[in-house]
Amino acid sequence: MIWNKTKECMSRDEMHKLQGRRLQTTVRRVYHNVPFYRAKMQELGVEPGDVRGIEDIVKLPFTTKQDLRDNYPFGLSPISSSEYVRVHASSGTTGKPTAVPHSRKDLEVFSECVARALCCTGATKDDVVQVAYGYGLFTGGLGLHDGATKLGATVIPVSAGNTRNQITMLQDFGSTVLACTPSYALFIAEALAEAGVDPSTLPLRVGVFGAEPWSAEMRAKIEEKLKIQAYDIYGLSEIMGPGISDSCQFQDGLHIAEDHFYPEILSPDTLEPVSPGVTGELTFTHLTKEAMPLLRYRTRDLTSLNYKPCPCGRTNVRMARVMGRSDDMLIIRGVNVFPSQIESVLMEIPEAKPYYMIIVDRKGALDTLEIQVEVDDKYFSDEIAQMDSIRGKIKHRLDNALRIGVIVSLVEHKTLQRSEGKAKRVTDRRKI
Ligand code: DLL
Repeated sequence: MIWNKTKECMSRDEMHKLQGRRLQTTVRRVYHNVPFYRAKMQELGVEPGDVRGIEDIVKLPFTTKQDLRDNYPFGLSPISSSEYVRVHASSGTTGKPTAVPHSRKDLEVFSECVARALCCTGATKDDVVQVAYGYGLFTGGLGLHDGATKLGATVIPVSAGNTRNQITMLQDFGSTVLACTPSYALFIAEALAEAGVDPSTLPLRVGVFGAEPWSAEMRAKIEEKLKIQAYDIYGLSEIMGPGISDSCQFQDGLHIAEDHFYPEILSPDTLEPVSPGVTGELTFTHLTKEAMPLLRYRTRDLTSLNYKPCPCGRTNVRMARVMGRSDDMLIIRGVNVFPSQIESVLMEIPEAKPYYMIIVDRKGALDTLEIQVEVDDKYFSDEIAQMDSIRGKIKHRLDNALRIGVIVSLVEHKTLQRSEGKAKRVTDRRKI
């Protein structure tokens, strides 16, 4: 089923026209009501009248996270704070948090987009959605909550953590949809196994996972362990939260709610838009946001766009699975390495459990890349030769995939920290 056929299945031409009209309105609003944007546009010699269609977006200034910080908390808002009905904030993992106000209409758009996302997974009003994303300033919990409510499903607002309780809820309330980060889904799967609960005896059938990068191999692993279909949901607080885009049953990219958020992919070097299919930095422009509309917000997420129609019937542009953020990229002895590449390799090695930690250090003038991997109990052995052979196998695969030499350290089951939210898998000691 498609939640909103009118907006999700428009012809490209109609969508362009709608986006153009909405962009014009947004630009006029920020030009006349947000001093930051007026100054930026004047610097570039652009006036609202110069924006006649969506193609004119390239004339507009960019917005960065630093701009949000400089105007903290509500300096970029064109409306009175009495119109706000909720404020969210980014997780602040990479610095001071940024505040994002929402008007009543903004929250309606938010729940509409999350309802579309849930619908993309095949969920309906008959489903029971266990929301195990954190509630609070983070948009995951309340975002999924309101979207599932809009869908008419039954919401179990359990929030993240208390894993034992998650299992009880899965069993007692018959949850059919689990919404949490992919790393927490793994943790829940492990806890189920330890509690002796066979996931195939649970009614759970769908996972709505996001908020952190995860590989296709990780998806396969989670699907196998939880005996469900897993879907990818993407978003960021500055633009809205979860539901900006989401995968459908064809699992070939995430459909963007582009009637609300206009995506562009920029070359990280020139900041010029690149062609469809080319990977670059994802940038969003709000088309309908009231409380804090942003122009060309640089997400730092790396992906590409695909405008081809999808067999599911939706015509909305699809973005590829986010491979990571430009600021996640590690440069080791001159070679670019993304944590997601390491994850893809590890997930295909049966001896490795899906828990790993990446440690970057500098010994003398040389950068080192150490990967700590948990070994599956089935393979863990006291025999040095056997462990050496597993280590050698993992190292060989990683060296080949990354094209640099890595240090592989095998650790025992349960040595590495489990995550209930966004997993932290990289320690860069060069920066400490
Ligand atoms: O993580 C919103 C969210 C909640 C999305 C629940 C999906 C599910 P922030 O805390 O502002 O918002 O973090 C946003 O997380 O720029 C990406 O780098 C990353 N991210 C979010 N979803 C995905 C995903 C929420 N599906 C930042 N795949 C974004 C990869 C993701 N990375």
